[in-house]
Amino acid sequence: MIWAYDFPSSAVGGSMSMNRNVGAVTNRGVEINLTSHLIANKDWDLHLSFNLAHNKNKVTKLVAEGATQTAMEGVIVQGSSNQVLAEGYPMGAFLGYAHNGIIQSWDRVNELNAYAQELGQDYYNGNELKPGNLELVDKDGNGKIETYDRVIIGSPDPDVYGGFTADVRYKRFSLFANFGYQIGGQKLYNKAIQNLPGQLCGLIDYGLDDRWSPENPNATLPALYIGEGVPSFTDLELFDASFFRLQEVRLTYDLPLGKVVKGQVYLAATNLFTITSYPGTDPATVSTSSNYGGNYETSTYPGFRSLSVGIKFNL
Ligand SMILES: [Ca+2]
Repeated sequence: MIWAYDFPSSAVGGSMSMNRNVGAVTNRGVEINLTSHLIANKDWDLHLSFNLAHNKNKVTKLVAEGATQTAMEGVIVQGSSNQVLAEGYPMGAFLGYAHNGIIQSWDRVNELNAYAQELGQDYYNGNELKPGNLELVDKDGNGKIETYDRVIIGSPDPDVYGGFTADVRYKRFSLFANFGYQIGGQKLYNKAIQNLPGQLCGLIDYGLDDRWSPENPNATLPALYIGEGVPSFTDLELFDASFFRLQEVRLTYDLPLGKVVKGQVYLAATNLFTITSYPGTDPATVSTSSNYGGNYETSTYPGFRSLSVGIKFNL
């Protein structure tokens, strides 16, 4: 398994990476294609096709050199981003913090810091922990939240994905539709719990009505603080990326021009609708710049919607 390995910056005096073999991975999958010409007569034609793929990969072995330390016993992790290679998990598994809800009071902050001090630490999670912040889990039990406490919290792999097409003709009219789908698999939407920067720019509109405050103690998302850093990566930013999309639809009329010259007028559209619970711009786009995975929201444009009308002649 080839991976762009990042050298520690202390070793090379800057950032540097090279491709190297870092381990082994197994891949297992099935793919099913069904096509059918259901109706064929002078007036009607109906073609249907259905495609389903299921692929699972698992990292079975990794080199220990350059591994990221985590609190998971017996699991080696390669990679420093939110998506990593971890022994026993799918490629691009999400590495983040487990959390135990939202801190509701100063009493809880003091309890956590008292626990930290019993174990010889200064603070449980920095000196600015306050009500409304997430209570991250001290996985290794050393009394302090560090990157070492991160564990595998999700997988980008869908259970199944594929497409469905229908092509129906009635006399001179034809209608073609192409649907795509994915069931399962998670995607990181890291705008879900951003804090506001010091000034009012880059305002994130997601989840504003579900932020913690003393008046809204049962909120799912932590408090929104101005000028505070980005919260650590937890499963609150992982979302089910299942979707069902009408990728393309085309209505065509064959012009009655005779046998030699053929012509068509058509009306076509792409991306007319997507049904998904994923809150970001597009559950289907994957960043190609990342080492492995790329199942996170980027500033790349989502699949765009287009409408076109045309006339075509075949001479
Ligand atoms: Ca710890």
